[in-house]
Amino acid sequence: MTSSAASTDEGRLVHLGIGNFARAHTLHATAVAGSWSVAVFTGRSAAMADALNAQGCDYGLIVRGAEDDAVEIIDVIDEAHPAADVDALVRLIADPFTAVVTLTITEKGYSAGSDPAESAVARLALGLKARREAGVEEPIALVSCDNLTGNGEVLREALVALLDEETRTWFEGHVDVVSTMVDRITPSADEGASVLVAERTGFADAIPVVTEPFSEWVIQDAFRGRRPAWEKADGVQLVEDVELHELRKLRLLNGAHTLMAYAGQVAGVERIDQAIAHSEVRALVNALWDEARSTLPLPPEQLDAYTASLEERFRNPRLADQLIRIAADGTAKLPVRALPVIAERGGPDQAPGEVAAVAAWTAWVTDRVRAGHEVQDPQAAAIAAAAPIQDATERVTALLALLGVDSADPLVAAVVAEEQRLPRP
Ligand code: CS2
Repeated sequence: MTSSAASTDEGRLVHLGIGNFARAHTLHATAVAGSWSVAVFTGRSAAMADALNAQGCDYGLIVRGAEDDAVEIIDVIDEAHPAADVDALVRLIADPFTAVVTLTITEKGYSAGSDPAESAVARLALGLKARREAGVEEPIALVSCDNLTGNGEVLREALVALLDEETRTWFEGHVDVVSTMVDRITPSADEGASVLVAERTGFADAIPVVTEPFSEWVIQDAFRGRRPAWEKADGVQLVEDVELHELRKLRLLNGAHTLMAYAGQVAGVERIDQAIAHSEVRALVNALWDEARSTLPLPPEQLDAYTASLEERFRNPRLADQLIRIAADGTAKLPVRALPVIAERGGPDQAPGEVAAVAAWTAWVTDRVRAGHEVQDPQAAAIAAAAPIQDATERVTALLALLGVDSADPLVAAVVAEEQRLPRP
């Protein structure tokens, strides 16, 4: 850990929500850009900050192709803090040298409330207030890197709601909020990852990251101030409007992921490559893709190329992407990935593949809870209360209410029927 930025650095980037994804994607691109000082903050658990600090903040990145691995040591982080160190965050945001904040706080992080102990957005609001009070004139950009439609706008709304009036007025003149589409499949690292990093590089790494070769980052070109030259990294582009890129990725990649995460486990498999190779799960993915594609105003050849590349990525036999990873936080993901397509198609009758994704979720959480397992979700307690309900319609109604679906919605009956048709082992 270096205590001060190198004198040649162009600015400081603060990252909120340091985890595997950010280390494979956002921070990797920042490393390629070079010349920036980087401070990172964890999510709820402080473990990642402790682990980073124990090894000089460097980490190994294993890029796992279908045939082989490439290993690189990423030396981009200068300081790592637990989320609870709000003083450090406030100090760094109030420093004019800080020009960019990137966020990977997950979908649920944007609705985590107003308590700084619980919410990264609330902590950021404290930092911005301090920056105004310090009289900093340099613009700062807040860059959302989470899987949400219009993630910049979602961030802006969540944040502005937490600001005092003076900071709100100051915000417009000093803060840019940037939407981005992020993409790099990053499974949980397996036990052999540390051994591989040590063998290839000699670096003793307790927290290596495993990721795929593919990487894409589409960034809204809306910075008044300084930013890292991210376009130096492969797969990065700056564009005027991110929305269509985001919808394409959310509905085709993440939508299929969510369907496979639940339908795959209900059918008895554990990984994405197994789910896409399962003929009945695969048929559901095809249906979901057809439905999602019809909502995207993009040329068919472009969509064909995109789904073909997704198929290849999903089939990567060495990535070992666990379905349980993707199954987390269903109540925050389904309303973004599946429900808008069902609505835009004109209802559940017109979207059987998307209905299957929702039904696979209700079936999977029901099975999990009844088997005595915990479901990782911001609404875990309500899921645990609904899953044991014996009457299927009542149970599905209670579960879908957690997605914001009304009890009178035809989706309830469609899900009850679809649960019965899901492939089982
Ligand atoms: C996955 C994503 O966890 C999930 O829900 O769908 O993490 C996915 O792997 C990434 O968005 C890929 O870019």
